[in-house]
Amino acid sequence: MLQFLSSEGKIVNKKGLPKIAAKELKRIYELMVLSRVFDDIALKLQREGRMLTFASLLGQEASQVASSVVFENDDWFVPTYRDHGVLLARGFPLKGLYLYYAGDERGMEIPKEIQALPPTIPIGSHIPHAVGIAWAQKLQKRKSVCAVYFGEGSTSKGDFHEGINFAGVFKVPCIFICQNNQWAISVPTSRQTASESFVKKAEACGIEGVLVDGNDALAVYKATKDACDKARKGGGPTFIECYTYRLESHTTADDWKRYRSQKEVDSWKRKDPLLRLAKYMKKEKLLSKKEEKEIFDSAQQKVKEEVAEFEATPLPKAEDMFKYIP
Ligand SMILES: Cc1ncc(C[n+]2csc(CCOP(=O)(O)OP(=O)(O)O)c2C)c(N)n1
Repeated sequence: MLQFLSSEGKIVNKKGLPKIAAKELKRIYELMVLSRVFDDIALKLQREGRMLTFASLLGQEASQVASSVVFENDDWFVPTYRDHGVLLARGFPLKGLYLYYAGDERGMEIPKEIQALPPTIPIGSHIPHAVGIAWAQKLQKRKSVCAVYFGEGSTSKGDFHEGINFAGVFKVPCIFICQNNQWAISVPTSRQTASESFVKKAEACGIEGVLVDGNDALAVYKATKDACDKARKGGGPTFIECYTYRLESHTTADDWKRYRSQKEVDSWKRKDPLLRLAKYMKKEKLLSKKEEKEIFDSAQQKVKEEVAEFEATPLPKAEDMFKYIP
């Protein structure tokens, strides 16, 4: 498994360590903080009856942010309901995301400068769409690539196999980012596959597979950057398995205490991707205590303003429902 940072933020492997400019690393950290604050407030809004069902990304910030920052504006994104870290990193407005989770279809309106499909709720059905987008980029001789995000549970769907198979056959510039967060609602990975890993599935399709520590922002960045550079040069698709953990319940309609132990959750809390990156950056003098507080305060202020805007938005007309569904 590709890993550079230990849980204590120490470098454990120097071979292939990505060169990330200090400014870029800080941006990754800021976006991870913003994703976490967005998520925390969304959970609270739902609990207060001010928003609808919500799927938390807590614990998956590195897998989402450190992968999506490597892409260019011309690249495409095909996310799921849990990938708000990806959308935030691509510049999707926070207000729009709150609207989306409040059941307001206007939250599915993708700003013109972002090439993304709206978040998919059906599991895996978006994977062949992403492969189709990537194939179109290839046929049009563009340099752009398509990144598709999904959970390990999606690999049990036919759509996944159809998509990944054709991606290999047509050598399309598609990057499959599988966030193995260990649980598909209450189903553990042991009931999802008999393979030794999810990344193994790439081999059968003639696709390169990379298993990364999904709680290590540096490892996720490196794997995605390499996959992206390769795809742009015509090298075809890559399957990246981000080995991570969902710290919260599946959604606000679920209760993780019914199927997993406190001990298990606590063991993953010690591998927290955000704290890990902060520890590393502090050691490298790339983040001071003061900056850490400023970044957190600024994320909270931004979220507060956007929530106020979201809640002040007049209710949509019933026919708006059809406007933003592709
Ligand atoms: C086609 C389809 N079947 C079933 C469901 C119900 N469902 C919602 S989430 C989920 C589990 C998804 O697990 P995974 O793909 O690992 O993603 P995660 O939620 O863990 O991010 C299921 C079965 C669905 N949304 N779509």
